[in-house]
Amino acid sequence: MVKIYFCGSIRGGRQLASTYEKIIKMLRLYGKVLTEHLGDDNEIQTRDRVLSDRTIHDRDLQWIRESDVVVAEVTVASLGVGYEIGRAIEMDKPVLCLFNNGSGNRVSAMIAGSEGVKMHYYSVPDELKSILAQFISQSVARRTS
Ligand code: 6K6
Repeated sequence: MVKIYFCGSIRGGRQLASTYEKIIKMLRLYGKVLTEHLGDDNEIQTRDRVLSDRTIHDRDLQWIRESDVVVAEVTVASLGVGYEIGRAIEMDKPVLCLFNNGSGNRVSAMIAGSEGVKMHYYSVPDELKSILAQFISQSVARRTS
């Protein structure tokens, strides 16, 4: 089963939590999402609040190591998401970054300009199904070739 690490903002701001939830639901069609809790505010507030920052950092990095692909929603700027993307690139993981065009934000040049990242700009989450399917099947094919 393909292991998918999904990144989305937590302390950077939870404005797009419902979008993260939709993307996670779509990703579940293609594999196991290691970070399912990112779409669920209750779970973040209850379960994860009791963990130390070091525990969260080490656990999340281990999940990135174990993952086959990384998908990041980057519309809400987040230090943690940017850091995870950088670490995933260094580990040579396939990385897809999703940015919502209608947000009025601008994505960092350090993400959009990275050769290790595939950027995709979207208007509504429903558009993403085929993009996610294509990215995951291409990444898995690359891994097994
Ligand atoms: C709950 C409320 C505040 O902090 C928490 C628990 N923190 C985290 N739990 C799980 N993953 C985390 C946590 N903080 C950061 N991460 C990881 O970094 C996630 O995988 C996200 O992709 C990313 C979010 O980083 P920030 O900088 O927006 O928090």
